[in-house]
Amino acid sequence: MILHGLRQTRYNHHDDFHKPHHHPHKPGQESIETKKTGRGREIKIVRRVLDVNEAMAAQNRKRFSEKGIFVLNVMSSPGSGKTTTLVKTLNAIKDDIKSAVIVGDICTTNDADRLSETGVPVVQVNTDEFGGDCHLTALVIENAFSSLDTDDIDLLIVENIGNLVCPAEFDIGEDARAVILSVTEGEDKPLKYPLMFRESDIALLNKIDLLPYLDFDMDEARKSILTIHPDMPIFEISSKTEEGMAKWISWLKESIQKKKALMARQ
Ligand SMILES: Nc1nc2c(ncn2[C@@H]2O[C@H](COP(=O)(O)OP(=O)(O)O)[C@@H](O)[C@H]2O)c(=O)[nH]1
Ligand SMILES: [Mg+2]
Repeated sequence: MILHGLRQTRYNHHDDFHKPHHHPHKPGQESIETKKTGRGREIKIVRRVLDVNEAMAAQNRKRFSEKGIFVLNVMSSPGSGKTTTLVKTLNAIKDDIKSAVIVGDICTTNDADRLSETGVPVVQVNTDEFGGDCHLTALVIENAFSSLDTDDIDLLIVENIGNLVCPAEFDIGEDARAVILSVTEGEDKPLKYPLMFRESDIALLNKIDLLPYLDFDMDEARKSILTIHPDMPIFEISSKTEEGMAKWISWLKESIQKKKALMARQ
């Protein structure tokens, strides 16, 4: 199923922050801007956009929990291997775990087409029609989720827009966040983009099949991640050869079970 642009009254991150690019983006914080009027007076404009997103995310989280769905938000730079990893993961678990996917891209339905081949229901969100947003918001997720038949789903995976900065700032009501870093990107990216690694629950180091051709230092990469997020589980995988995928899939299955057990106790 394809959603071509969710035309809702919505906060446009780009309009507000990308000229210049302020990132106050912590719940409860406000962006205070000043605007000069024709008579030389200054007007203060206070935006509580993140509070609005937080409220929507809390609503999503409640809805997901009521349905007993574990929601994973998958984030990375463009091309790190989100779609490939998810296709391989869904193929491995689809007989045991009923899943659905929401995939965000600025343009095209390419990823939705690839993910649909697994047979799992997929909703594509394109953000180009509302400014080419670099992240998915809680409201966009709510809309996309409403278009899915979610009655017997145990797992919802969100493939966020390829970007190592903005998606980390927006809670969508997920249970956990996974960041993918491919070995072609360099060991220092966690230090350069700390928020993403601080806010994520697990890291997947992808494309390890390419290690023989690169100077990538795995120990250094692990050190960079752990400097930002001590104790973060790190899984080394190749979504091409499927090396290392079993451990990550075990983590995913355990997380789904833990959520089910938690919900059953409430
Ligand atoms: N060699 C290698 N290539 C990979 C691997 N995972 C993904 N790719 C390739 O990397 C490119 C981007 O992958 P894609 O899944 O579209 O990344 P996304 O933009 O993060 O969704 C594609 O050409 C994939 O075939 C991997 O583990 N090893
Ligand atoms: Mg993709």
